[in-house]
Amino acid sequence: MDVVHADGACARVFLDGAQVASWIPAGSRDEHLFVSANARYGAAHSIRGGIPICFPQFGPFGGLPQHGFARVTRWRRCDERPAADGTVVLRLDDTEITRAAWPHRFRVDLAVQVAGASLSVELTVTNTDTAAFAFTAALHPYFRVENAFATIVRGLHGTRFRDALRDGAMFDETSDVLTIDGPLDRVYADTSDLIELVQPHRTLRIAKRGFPDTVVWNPGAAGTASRPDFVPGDEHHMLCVEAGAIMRPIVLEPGEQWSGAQVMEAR
Ligand code: TA6
Repeated sequence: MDVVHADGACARVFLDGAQVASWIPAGSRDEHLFVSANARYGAAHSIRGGIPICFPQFGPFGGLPQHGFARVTRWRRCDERPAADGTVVLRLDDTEITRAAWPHRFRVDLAVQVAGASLSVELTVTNTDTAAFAFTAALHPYFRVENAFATIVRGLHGTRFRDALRDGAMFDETSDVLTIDGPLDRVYADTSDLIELVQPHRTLRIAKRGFPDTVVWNPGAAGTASRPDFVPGDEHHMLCVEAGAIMRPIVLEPGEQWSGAQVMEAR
């Protein structure tokens, strides 16, 4: 469905995976999210691009399939809002299928809002069960960039990161800016709530709240070649800068709620 604000900002959101797959800020003609020409659609696949939702597990770190089931499950719309206010709220409740994979009762809402130069995506998890549960999660946006290898990420200096390309070892980020010059797959712990994705012609301000961690991922040439839902060469045109609760799982007692959000602003 298209989510449109009266000021012209718009996003496209799929019920499958609650995936935002397009974002064009008001006053712009430029698509700001990347979706591969080889992306697959439908409930069984996560669209390769846009903003997949990783829940209740980030990555392969747990007993579930990579990034959990939320991105391959159909959600439903649960708000009743006037047209052209630029918002939509999608919901996922536990089902027999989710409980077979992850034995907990929960509710997850994803609120998407476009207005002016910004896109806001907020994930809210409620424990509707009678026992506590723990989860990890991330918003996994693929940003469209003209040349990933001329793009820099600012705001990570002084943090520690886990590098998936070096056996998951931990390192200190000592550079003021992160430059992308090949495949990169890092989880930065306890990062600043403001990261900037800087291209020569424009800067994207990426704010977060609730999520302590930031992931930066580019698959590089080998990574796109080995995944059939990428087109070789896509690595030049995308960069993921993700907001995650990864290093320390979130624990919710019965009835408790947690929210995390990412707010992107085009400049
Ligand atoms: O967020 C980075 C990451 O966890 C990478 O390790 C990479 O595998 C990526 O997500 C995409 O995962 P996917 O399962 O969609 O191929």
